[in-house]
Formats: sequence, C-alpha cells, structure tokens
Amino acid sequence: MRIRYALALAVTAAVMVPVAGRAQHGDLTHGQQAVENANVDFGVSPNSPNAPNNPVPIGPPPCLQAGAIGGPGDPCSYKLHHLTPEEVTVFKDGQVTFQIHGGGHGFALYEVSKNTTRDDLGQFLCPGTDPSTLVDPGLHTCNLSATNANAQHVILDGKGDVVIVAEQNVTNAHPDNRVWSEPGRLMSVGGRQFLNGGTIPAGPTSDGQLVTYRFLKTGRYLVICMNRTHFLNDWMFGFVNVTGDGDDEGH
Ligand SMILES: [Cu+2]
Repeated sequence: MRIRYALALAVTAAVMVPVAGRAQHGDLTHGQQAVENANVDFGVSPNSPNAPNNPVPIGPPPCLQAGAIGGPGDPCSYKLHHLTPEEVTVFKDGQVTFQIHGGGHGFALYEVSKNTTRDDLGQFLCPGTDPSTLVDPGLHTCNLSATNANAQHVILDGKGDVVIVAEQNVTNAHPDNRVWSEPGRLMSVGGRQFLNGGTIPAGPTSDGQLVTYRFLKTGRYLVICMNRTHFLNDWMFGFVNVTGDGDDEGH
C-alpha cells in the first residue's frame, strides 16, 4: 500500500505542475447547498403559459412577432437556449431530472474539472459575452451564425483537458449534425431525433420529455445541448455539482 500511495503522489505531482497556473478558480462544487435530488428546465418554450401550442413573441422587433417564433430564423431564439437553473448541486447518489422545453434539443453529459467556469468554457464556443446575459440580439456576435455552429470547436475544461471535440459539420447528417463527442461522454439522448419539449412551458403541468441521471460519483459535471446552434452559438449548457463525504478522487 505504501508503495502504491507513493506512486500515486508522484503521478499527481507530475500532472499538477504544468496545469497549476490554470487552476485559478479552485473547487467550485461547494458554492451551493447540496440537495438530495434536483430539477432543471432544459430550454425554454416560447408558448404562452395560458395557451399551449400558441407561441408568443420573445421580445419586441427584431424578434419575430408571428410565424416561426423561437425557430431557427428568429433572432431572439437564443433567449430560449439555456438551462434553469444553470447550476445545481446534489449529494452523491442524488438524481437530477431535466425537463425539456421548446424544440430542437439534444442532451449530453460530461465530467469536467472542479474549477471549470461557465465563462471560461463559453470562450471555446462563441468568444465574448455570455449570450444568456444579452437583451439586445444585435450584441450577440454568433447569433444565428451557421459559420460558427458548423466549425470545429475543441473545448477544454479548467485544467486544460479536452472535454469535447465538436468536429466540423461537413455532411449535416448524423453524427456531424450534432455536437457528437463520444470520449468521456457519460450519456446522451437526442441524436438523430431531437428531444420533444411538449406544448406547455415550465410549471406544474408541463409536459416536456424527462431525462434523468443519478450521480454516483462526486465531481463537477457539464450538461450540454447537442444542437450545434444552441451549444456553440448560444452557450446552452449548465453544471451539476455532486458532493459527499470523502469526495471521490479525480478531477
Ligand atoms: Cu438546445
């Protein structure tokens, strides 16, 4: 045991040296009070809460006022492409239930280093300001940009490890038409066919598909939408922190 321990220390030291400068944010998994289980709304439905199947404008013009509100031609659709809340914290063995809202979503899950921030990760997607904070669609530099959504993106976590490689979209067919990065991916749903958000916005009667995952290991996890536009242009991702006694080794 002693020999193994010494070896592990040596390996840890060797790995830590080159990345020490990046670990500026420390462990972000303890910023919230953990709960047993958590719920997250995945995307936003443009439908009126009082009238299912009746989308309402997302904002004043240039947001579409009629027709395909919230669709790929609506300059305000980016406002629908986020998770609520963007970050949750559960105890180890807790379950997180994601309810899908709106359309065109896919779901994938990865583990990331505990110091990975939303802002740092977003710079690998659409560099600049977090789109979820932009009221004016004119300030969203990647808004509806097919060029950015179809380009290759190599996405690193806070330690500088590659988490996701979104290959260039050449064929616009599976798997190119999604952010389809298998190494390290814990699960995904919504390849080929997108997930269905139902007709009723978030709330007690909402009818969107549910995606559940039970987290058996402590750590920090990245949840993304595999829709290239949603993730790479609009930063559609969030985090799940998993805490517990004697946090598991790893990141
Ligand atoms: Cu999406």
